[in-house]
Amino acid sequence: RSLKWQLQCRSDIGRLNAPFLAIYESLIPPEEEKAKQKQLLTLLEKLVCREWPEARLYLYGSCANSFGVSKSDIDVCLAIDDSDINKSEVLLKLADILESDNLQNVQALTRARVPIVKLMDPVTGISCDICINNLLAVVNTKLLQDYAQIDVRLRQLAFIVKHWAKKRGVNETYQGTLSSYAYVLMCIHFLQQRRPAILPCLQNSALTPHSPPSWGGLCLIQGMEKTYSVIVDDIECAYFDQVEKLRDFGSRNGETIAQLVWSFFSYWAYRHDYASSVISIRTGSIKSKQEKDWTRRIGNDRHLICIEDPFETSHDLGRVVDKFSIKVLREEFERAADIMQYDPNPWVALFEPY
Ligand code: 3AT
Ligand code: MG
Repeated sequence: RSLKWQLQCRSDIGRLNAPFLAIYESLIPPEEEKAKQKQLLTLLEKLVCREWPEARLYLYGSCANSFGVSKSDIDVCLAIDDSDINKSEVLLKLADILESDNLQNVQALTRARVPIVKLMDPVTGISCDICINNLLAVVNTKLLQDYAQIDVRLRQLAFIVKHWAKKRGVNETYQGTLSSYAYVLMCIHFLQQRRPAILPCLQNSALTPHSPPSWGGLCLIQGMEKTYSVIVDDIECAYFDQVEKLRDFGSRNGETIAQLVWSFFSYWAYRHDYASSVISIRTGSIKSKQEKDWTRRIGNDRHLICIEDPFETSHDLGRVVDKFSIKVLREEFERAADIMQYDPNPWVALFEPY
């Protein structure tokens, strides 16, 4: 490993931009898909309001965080402001209502880790999962969506990484690999760490020593106030959300998508310190497993790759990874890094189905 990570990026890297950009663009959902999602949400709102007039519906996950590729399912959260509700009862009732309105494949999964109702809307052809009061997911969706607006390279990189992960079979939490949400956090962290930084740290009110000098003045200090703040499940979720003021934050860094893809995979293949590091977009830095007390296995949490949740800070998104799947993941990172380094047409092998 030590020799490999000293490798310089290939000299023809610029040639790879156009193909990677074309792949990114082919994955962006067309406008009519967004319109169909809205149409389904409006129908669901109408049905839900009859039974629970005070309830609200929120889109979350990739249909709302700007990291959704074409033809994704949508994730919906039903928010009922009542701590006494029995989630299973509500889900079963909801399933009844949906079924009697001709929605198809309606299924209440009341025993799942996140209990949901699944359905398919025959009019739009969209499948949808509805959960109850999972407001942290609604808030982390907004955080990701806000980051996406700062620099387009985040969306480009995350689309490429998610596409790679799906094709290579390493986006399956039930098999011990990582969720899409975890991959997006890895991309945000990676872009926060570039020098000059491509993304700021929205949750950190302190100036970071590596911030470009032009951001060391008024702008950054004013920029990092907590302009958005909610308390969800006793967790304060607060950060600077006036991201339109940060639109040229990354402009001092001229790296292009091909360089970033190369560097992302070489980081996770050869440079990340799996033994002791935790990535944290909340602080815009690397924390040690020691300070998080994530050094040993507790129950099923092995902390073999550590990704701190930005709000639920005791939550390691890598906790699904076990001693077999960590090997699979790291081999896939190395494979991708080697392809990016040596393959004349890396976009073919990179996305080859496993
Ligand atoms: P896909 O495009 O569907 O693969 P997604 O972003 O919708 O990507 P998921 O369907 O895995 O990702 O998850 C839906 C949302 O649920 C994303 C995030 O807001 C939230 N979420 C998922 N996993 C976690 C987790 N472990 N902790 C907190 N929030 C999570
Ligand atoms: Mg989803």
